[in-house]
This record gives sequence, structure tokens and C-alpha cells, in this order.
Amino acid sequence: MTERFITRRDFLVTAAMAAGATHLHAQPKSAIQVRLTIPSKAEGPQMPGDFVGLSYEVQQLVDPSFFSSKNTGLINAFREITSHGVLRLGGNTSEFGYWKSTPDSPEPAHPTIREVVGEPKAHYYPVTAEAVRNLAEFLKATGWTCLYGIGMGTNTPERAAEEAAFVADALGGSLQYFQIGNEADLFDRHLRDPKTWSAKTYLQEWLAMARAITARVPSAKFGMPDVASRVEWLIDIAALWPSIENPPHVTTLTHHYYFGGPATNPEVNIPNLLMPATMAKVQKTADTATAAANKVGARVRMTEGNTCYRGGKPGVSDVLAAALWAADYSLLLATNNYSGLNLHGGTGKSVANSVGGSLPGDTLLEQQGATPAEIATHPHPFYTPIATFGTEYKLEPVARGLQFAGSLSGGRLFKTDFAAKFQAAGVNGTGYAAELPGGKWCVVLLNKDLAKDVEIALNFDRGGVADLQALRAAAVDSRDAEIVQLSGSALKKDEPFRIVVPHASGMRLTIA
Ligand code: BDP
Repeated sequence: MTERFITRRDFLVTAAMAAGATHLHAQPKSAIQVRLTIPSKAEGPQMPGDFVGLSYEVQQLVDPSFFSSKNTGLINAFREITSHGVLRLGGNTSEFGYWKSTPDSPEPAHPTIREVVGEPKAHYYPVTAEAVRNLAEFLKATGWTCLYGIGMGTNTPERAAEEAAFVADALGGSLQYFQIGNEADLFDRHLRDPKTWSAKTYLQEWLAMARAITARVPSAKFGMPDVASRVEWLIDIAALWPSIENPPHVTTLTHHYYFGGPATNPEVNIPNLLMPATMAKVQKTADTATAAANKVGARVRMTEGNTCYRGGKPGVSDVLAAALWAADYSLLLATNNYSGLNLHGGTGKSVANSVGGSLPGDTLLEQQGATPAEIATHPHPFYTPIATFGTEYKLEPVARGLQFAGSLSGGRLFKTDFAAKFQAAGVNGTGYAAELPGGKWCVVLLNKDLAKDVEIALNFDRGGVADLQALRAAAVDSRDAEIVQLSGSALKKDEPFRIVVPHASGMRLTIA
């Protein structure tokens, strides 16, 4: 293994570019030294090329022009995140959409449900053929595929099958699979009888719907159970699975993840979001979920999640910290062989409706004395990867994190000890590396520490660093997170390599 260092002159150029990025970052002199080695062979999981995804409320379909080939601003934003992504439609509102195949189809009778604070109100809305056709064109324009959510809470197997047949036909190859129901592990709150509701009763209902869908769409595939937090349901389902005769084709076991919430909870803060214990919990969930998936011969996907539930927290969900979290969270799932993840977002209205009508983040800003004009500068919902400002769509910090993580998509991950090396040096940092199709290596280094800069000596047994970018902002709580090109003539092939990663920032390197 050769150790590679850039020349003194080149080091100064690189370090100045990295540290000079912001006056808030300390000078490299005080940086803690960490020595990292990329193994000679990539022996970790294969990260799918379409690993990165977004999640939207089904209610977004109420406006058929939103996901349509005419919405070029949104199409460009999707493509900017990744050219091969996965759009998941679901969320709490998916339980209140009903399929309306023709403009004259009558509205079906709906069951009465309990109204609970924080859960969506029983406002039913139609999902139309026009919206689904437009969605198909939107997907083609973006190059993305879709995980299509069909309601379970207030739906019937017959209507589910009608909708699925139309969707399968309209979306064709852009449809990866169906999801039935959203966060059924929380149905005991408002949609089902808490005395009888369990993974077992859920599975019976799910089977009735999945079988009805499969009867109409024999090639139908499914992801399930999309639990909010009871990951042990995946274990329960995996245990029951062998007893199901001729089971529907489940390709993916799915769960959701929000770091915490709601916005008014003081525990939802930047130090807690970025601390190593947060990722240790993520790892625990991943262990449970992958054990269940292995039993049923499926892969795991995190289909809906973000920093803070009920629409996010201003100052946490919409700042650089969220970008670093998103990059780390995504890549940690990738090392656990997840097929991908979908970070939740959309328009403020759809997400507000999904949580009962308003966003706690707005209440928090009002309490803090923010003016309506100041509040309007925040993305709504606060965690959304793509914000809607009038007719403009803007990539938010979490989307920058997804872009950073997504640069390893399609690659074979290296099994590294980077996190342990950072920990041994007393720094809250981590890193990931992959061999990309075509042979280049890509490395993502994340310094989540709020105070300490690190100087990394990177050992690798090939070529040189061909490209270098930083993920950074003026400060960890600034909203201007960006990915900046740092390479230039300073990074010549075959030079050895040493890099300063300032606190609260990330670096992405391509090794060719
Ligand atoms: C999830 C719901 C989604 C919400 C989100 C949130 O599935 O509809 O928008 O929480 O609370 O549990 O932000």
C-alpha cells in the first residue's frame, strides 16, 4: 500500500481552497490528523444505480399539472438530484385518496374514522386517470421510476385492483412496485381497532388487497409493510411468510425513519442529529430489517423519512446539518445493502394536510418572533429536498446530501474502518468509498464534528485524485449548503494525497 501525499505547494493550495471556503472554519494548522486506507478491493454491497429517491404525498396528485411533462422546473430539479431516481408516492394522505377512473365515476361511500390531532383529517380527494397519465409522462421526462402507493385505511380490494390495473398500464416500465397503505403500524390510532390491530391482522388485510391486485395485474410486485417505526413488524411478517400459500411477489421490505419530532421538541437539534449515537440507532434498525428481508428473499428500502416528522424543523431540517445527515444516513443504509431510500417532501400544503392541516415548524417560527416574510423564505415543508417557491423549484440542503451520497450509486462499496478511525481520533466523522462502474473510485468524507477540523492522509493503491468537491455552507446552521468544486491544477494524477476537511463539512473525491 503506497501512502500518497500531495506536494507541499499543492497541499497549501488545496488546504487554502478548503479552509478558505469560509471564515468560520479554523485554519488547517489546528486540524486533527486521521489516517485512512481504502482497501485494495471493494468487497461491500453493490449500491444500486437508482439508490436515491424522493417521497411525496399521494395528495400531490390532486393537481395533475404537478407531476406532468409540462412542469419542467420540477423535472430539472429531479434530474439535478440524480438521473436515475425513484419517486415514492404515499404518506398519510394516501389513506384518503380514492380512485376516480372517469370524470363521472361516483365518489364511493367512506368509512367513519376517529379524528386525532397530528393525523390527517378525513378529507377525501380523487386520484384521477389524468393525474396518473401525467405522472407517467413526468417519470419518462425525469428518467425516474415509481413506487406507487395505493390506500389501505379506507379502501377496498376491488377499488385497489381497479386503480392498480390502470396505473400498471399507464406507467409501464416506470412502475417498480405497488405499496398498499402507509404506516399501517399506526392505524390503531385512527383507522383500526387498537384491541385487535397487529402485524398479523395487517398481513391478512394486506394479502386480500395484494391478491386482488395480482388477479388484475399478474406481474404486480410489492413493497411492504411501510411501517412508521415498528420495525419488529418486519420480523413478525417474515415469520408468518412461509405459512402463506402462493404469496404475492414482494421484492422489498420497507420502513420509514424520522430522526425525531415534532419541531417544538427541543431534542430535535443539530448536535443530536449529527451525533454518532444517532447513526448507531440507524444501524440497529438496519440489522433488524435486513434480517427479516433475508428470510423472505427481499431487499430493504427506507421508503419515507427525513430529519423531523410533522413537516420538519426550521434551523435543523433546512440547513447544512441536514445535508450532512442525509449524506451519512443514505450511505449507512447503502453499506447495509438497502436498495435505496426516499426522503419525504413536496409542497407545504400536501404535507400540512398529511399531519392534520398545519406545520408545527411555522408555530415555532411565530413563537420566535419571525415575520411572515421571514417565514416565507423557509422551504415548506421544512425538510423538503425540493422546495416550491411560487413557480420555482429549489434544491434544499438535504438534496445536496442526497447528491453527495448518490455519487457512489451504482458502485461496489468498500468495507472501510473510516468511522472507527475518526472515533479513535476523537472526531465525529465518517466516510464511505465505492468502486464505480467503469473503474473509478469515489470517496465521501463527512466531518460532522461541530468544532474540530481534520487533516486526512488518504492511502490508496492506485492512480491519483482526479476531482474534489466540498459540501459546505457558511455555518452548520446556514441554509446556503452547496457543493463546490475544489479541484484544479492542484490535483494532478499520481500525486499522493492529504486533505483538510473542515468541521461541519464534507468532501467528495474521485480517484482515477
Ligand atoms: C409520516 C407520514 C407523512 C408525514 C410525515 C411527517 O407518513 O405523511 O408527512 O410523517 O410527519 O409519518 O412529516
